[in-house]
Amino acid sequence: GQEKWPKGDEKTWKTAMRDITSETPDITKSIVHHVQTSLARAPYNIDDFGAYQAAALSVRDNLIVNWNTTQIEYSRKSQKRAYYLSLEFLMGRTLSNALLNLGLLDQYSSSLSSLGFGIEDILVQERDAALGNGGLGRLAACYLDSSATQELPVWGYGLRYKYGIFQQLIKADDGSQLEAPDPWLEHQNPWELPRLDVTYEVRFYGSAQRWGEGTGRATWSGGQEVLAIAYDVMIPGYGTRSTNNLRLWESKPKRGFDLQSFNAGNYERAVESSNSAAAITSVLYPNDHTSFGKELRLKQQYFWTAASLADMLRRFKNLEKPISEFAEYNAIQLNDTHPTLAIVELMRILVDEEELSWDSAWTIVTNTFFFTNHTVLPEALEKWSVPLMEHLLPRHMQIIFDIVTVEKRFPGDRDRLARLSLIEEGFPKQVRMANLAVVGSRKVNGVAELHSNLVQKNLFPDFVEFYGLSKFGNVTNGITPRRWLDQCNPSLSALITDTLKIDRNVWLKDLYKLKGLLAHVDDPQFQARWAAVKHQNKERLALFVERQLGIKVDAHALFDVQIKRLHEYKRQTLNILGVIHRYLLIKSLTPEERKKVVKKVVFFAGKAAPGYYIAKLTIRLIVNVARVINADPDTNQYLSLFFLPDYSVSVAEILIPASDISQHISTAGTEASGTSNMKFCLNGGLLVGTVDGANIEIAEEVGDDNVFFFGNLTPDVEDLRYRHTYHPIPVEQKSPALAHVLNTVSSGIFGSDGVYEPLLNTIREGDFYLLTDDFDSYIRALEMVDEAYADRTEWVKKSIRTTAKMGKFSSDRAIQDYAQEYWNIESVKF
Ligand code: H2P
Repeated sequence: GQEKWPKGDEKTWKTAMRDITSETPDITKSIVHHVQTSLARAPYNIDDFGAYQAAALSVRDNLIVNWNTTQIEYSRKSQKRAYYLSLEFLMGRTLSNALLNLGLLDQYSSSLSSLGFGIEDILVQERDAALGNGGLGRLAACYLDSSATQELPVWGYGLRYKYGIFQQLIKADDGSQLEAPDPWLEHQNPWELPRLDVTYEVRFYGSAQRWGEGTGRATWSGGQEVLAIAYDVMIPGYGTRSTNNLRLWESKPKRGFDLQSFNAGNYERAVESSNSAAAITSVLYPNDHTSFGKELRLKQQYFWTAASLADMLRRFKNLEKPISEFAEYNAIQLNDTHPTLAIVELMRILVDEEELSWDSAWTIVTNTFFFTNHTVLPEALEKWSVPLMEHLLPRHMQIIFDIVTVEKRFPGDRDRLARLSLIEEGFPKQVRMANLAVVGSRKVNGVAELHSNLVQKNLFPDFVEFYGLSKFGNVTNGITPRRWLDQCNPSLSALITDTLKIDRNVWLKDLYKLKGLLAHVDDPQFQARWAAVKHQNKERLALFVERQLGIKVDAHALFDVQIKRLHEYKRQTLNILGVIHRYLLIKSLTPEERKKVVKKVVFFAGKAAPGYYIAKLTIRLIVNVARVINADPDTNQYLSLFFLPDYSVSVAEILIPASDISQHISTAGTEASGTSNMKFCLNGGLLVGTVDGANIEIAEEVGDDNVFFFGNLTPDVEDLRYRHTYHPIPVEQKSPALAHVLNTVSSGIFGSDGVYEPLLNTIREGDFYLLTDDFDSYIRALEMVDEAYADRTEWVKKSIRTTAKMGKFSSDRAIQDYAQEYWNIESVKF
């Protein structure tokens, strides 16, 4: 029959497929080769997704070669390595990042084009790898990028969840959030290498028998054994061949099924244990800032830390060094308390299996681990019930009790000892993972200056007194400028390169170079180009919104963005109440007066934990306010509002370059750092925020007159809360403006039946997050934004100055801090 060649240039396909000639570019050959072999498809039935797969497999070939060379070099040099243990890695898409880092974007673009595909259409075929909840997981991903870029021997260890963070749907009728699974591995993942030969057995339950009088040793046996299988994800550095590894574990039953039950005729029983083994890595827990205490979560944590440590031990043993030198060759970073069991597991290995004395083992352990705290919210501090631990991990519970016994040597009164203790009294008793992490680590850090101070003063003051300040430090978070500027905002990147007159790969690796932009801040031509880039990005977002929601967006309006997980402390509620306030104000103006109003479009995106009732109610309020406001012909040319469903890394990449302002408005002292604040500012968006987290350091860099700060300060929060409880003042008195907004919501114009009352009552009664205290100054800050925006030239200058001063917030700087001050590792050059 007649072959049809609807795609690209027929000759290119034919020569590449049949008689490859020396003229066919290698990249084209390699893509076509994967179409023919890996995908077993013909050119006339390749769609965009097939072309994505073939291109991805072709890029992956490059990554594999670099990855292998890097790993061989690491083994040959036998230098100290660092391991980043994180239960979350929020990677997003890989193809565009790999092409950028390999420097092959243009070549692939042109090869794909000769085969009939546009690179933009191909890149969006990829599904996000969304193995994280928010900032903590995305930080881990940025750190991997920076480690590889700086040629540092750093591996990540995590879990290969079958389902990532849930897909968020918005119900058409009432606007509430629905959750659906995220089967991201459905179409196979070209970025991972299954390592079916790298497996470890992980035990649960059973019993622990002590032996060897006075040595602290025991044997742990029986129970259930589960297999951990390694999947390696290649992490290319930018502008280097250095390619690191992210090793993710999958759980599998040790045997296919229980043969005994099967023979006894009980098929269901027989597959039950295999189901329970596979369940361990089936799903990412979507709970941010809460500690659940669920058995499966504890199983995940142990499964992952046990497999990772076994793997590190095996690698260390290849060096043929005495075990006493373990900490000289390995540094392990604990990303929050989730991997704290690694401390106990390493003790178990060293004492029970390597038969070291308790004290030598403890010396090794406390020189190996480093612990990062990411939140001071008490509800987020993990605790595990002692009976659950005794049941699931009997040997580890023994070791924890042994550490407690040693702890008793701490000086201090009983109250102090109780506060320091790893065990919290109560029914049941609980193991405090944060205390265990502090005791078992060499250093402890917070993620921004203010937060690290609060960690020392409020969270662990007794430990600071006991160990001294030198054990506690700060590493302010950072973001990778590769993804969060060059990739998501190519036009701005090009303008910067053009203006600085230095190679892109120089300033992308030394972000302080951006301050060279300051020399051009008064150049009207440069200002115009800067403004044009912003406008282009706003048009791109407008198009995206129109496709998603079917509503036209005015790209000439001021774009105001708040995107992050929904949480009361992050105060999306303050923002939506502010929007309603603005709506009512515009509504009250005459048509003539309205013409003077700054046109504004407000964007929200973010997911709420499925069980977090108040956060879900906030989403519902935002969606329904949007429906009313966007349909009101009196006001909708001056104010519109969008809730973009299913927030993800890829959605952030479209929103961030398009913002004029972004909001980071947590109650002072509650947001440890924030990282999207850095991303917005890097892309020339101005910051509206409270004096909290890394906002403070951003303002220090860019200058107070380039940010819009408001609200009460951290030292006053405790006192204000006390007054809310003991001397409450009605909202009507505190903020008539806010009272009016609350009453409007209650009146039912955004949905009746009192659906929002529970949300409004959190403000009217108790108001733990201080909305009543901050509302008026918040509104004033937004008025100042309007005033500043009216002078467009001055605004553009603010925007340029902001980007120019963001050097500090590169994750390259943060990783250097960790490498030098914490891990003591050096780069491996080859
Ligand atoms: C958390 C903190 C952020 C911080 C981030 C990375 C847990 O992220 O709350 O303030 O920047 O870790 O350190 P998130 O709220 O997005 O889950």
